[in-house]
Amino acid sequence: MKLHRAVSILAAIQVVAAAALPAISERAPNHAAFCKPVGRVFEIDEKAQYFMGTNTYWIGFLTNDDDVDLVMKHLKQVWHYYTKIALRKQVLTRQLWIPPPGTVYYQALVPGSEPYINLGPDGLQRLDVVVDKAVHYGIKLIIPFINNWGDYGGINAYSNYFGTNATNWYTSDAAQAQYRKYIKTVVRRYKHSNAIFAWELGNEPRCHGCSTDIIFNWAKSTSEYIKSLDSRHMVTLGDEGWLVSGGDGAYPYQGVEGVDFERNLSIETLDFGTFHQWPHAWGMPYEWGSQWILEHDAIGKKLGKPVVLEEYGNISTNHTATRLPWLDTVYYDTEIAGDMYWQYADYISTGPTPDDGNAVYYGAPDYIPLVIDHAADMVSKPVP
Ligand SMILES: *[C@@H]1O[C@H](CO)[C@@H](O)[C@H](O)[C@H]1NC(C)=O
Ligand SMILES: *[C@@H]1O[C@H](CO)[C@@H](O)[C@H](O)[C@H]1NC(C)=O
Ligand SMILES: *[C@@H]1O[C@H](CO)[C@@H](O)[C@H](O)[C@H]1NC(C)=O
Ligand SMILES: CC(=O)N[C@H]1CO[C@H](CO)[C@@H](O)[C@@H]1O
Repeated sequence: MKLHRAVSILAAIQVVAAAALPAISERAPNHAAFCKPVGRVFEIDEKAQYFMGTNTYWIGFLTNDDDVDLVMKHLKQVWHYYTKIALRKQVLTRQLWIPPPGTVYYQALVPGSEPYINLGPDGLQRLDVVVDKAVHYGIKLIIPFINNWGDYGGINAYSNYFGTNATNWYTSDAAQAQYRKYIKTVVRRYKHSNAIFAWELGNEPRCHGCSTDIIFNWAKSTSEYIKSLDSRHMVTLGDEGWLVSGGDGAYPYQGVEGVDFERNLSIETLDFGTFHQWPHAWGMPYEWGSQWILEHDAIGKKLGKPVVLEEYGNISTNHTATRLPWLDTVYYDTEIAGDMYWQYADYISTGPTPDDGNAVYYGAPDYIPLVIDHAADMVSKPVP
């Protein structure tokens, strides 16, 4: 989802330490088994199972440990109790051009200074808290390394620094070298943690108007690089699942965003496929969502890989009415390994967490059919 919240205009320039990259730190191992693909589903905590999960892009930027704890506890209370597994996609992309004072950021790309990966208390130490709480509560995380969108910096932040743009970022040696430094820092930090479900190349990578070769080649070489650093965790692309034919030539089937879901899923170092579902934003009726789900399931079946519906939503006064038909399709008509709704919401010390019109709040009436009941269905669904 492209967030409809612009990153604040930066008036003040914060001077960021411009020293050489800090030493890579590795955090202590925990010894439980890692998640892995088995056929079309995943082995999670040593059991092959379907799952349900959600998205909370904001949790890594919270500065109060108790807020992180509260969210994790709520996930565990509801999901762990019923399902033993909850997954969360963590949009880990606050890589800012120039970070405003007081902002949690993981990487700063300030023109005139060396790129700076922030291992400090307002940097990756905030992610440490999320990972530690996830271990404690038995939650698994998908960690993306870049955001296609400008929210939290994303590719734009690199482009401001390296003089690239939304399309040639993928092929710029300088930008890719820095992206890999960042990947290496994060992967080494958590490579022993079983709270990591998978590493994700990026949130919704697109290369508008490009040949699909560009993202294909980038996805292949980047996923190979991640596997060379950490062969035990899964790797996925994080794309929206764009197709290059069918659908009467409607927008999601035109390949115009430079992504070929099927071709990319054939890459050996990608363990599973992801797709997103934003019918309204893509000019499609919400009912079309079920067709999109069936099509991605069929491709996963053909290639023998798990496929995850990683984001879905449609702004509506009644989330249940729009989403239940999709969830029924996932559950009854496919072997989609899991679905992750956009977006989890809760009440923390600073007030309600963000609601872009798609939030389903912990404890709200629609949380029961859309989260508790569906999660219970998914985890008890027999694995073939
Ligand atoms: C990016 O820059 C290249 C030339 O350096 C240009 O061909 C391409 O169209 C640009 N892409 C965008 C999205 O502006
Ligand atoms: C889907 O979302 C759009 C955008 O907000 C809205 O206009 C439309 O009514 C929604 N569809 C349904 C069935 O709620
Ligand atoms: C929302 O939709 C569901 C399913 O169609 C329906 O059962 C429920 O009554 C609706 N809720 C409201 C507040 O309209
Ligand atoms: C390696 C490769 O590209 N394999 C397949 C990828 O998907 C396309 C269709 O999009 C197939 O034609 C390729 O054989």
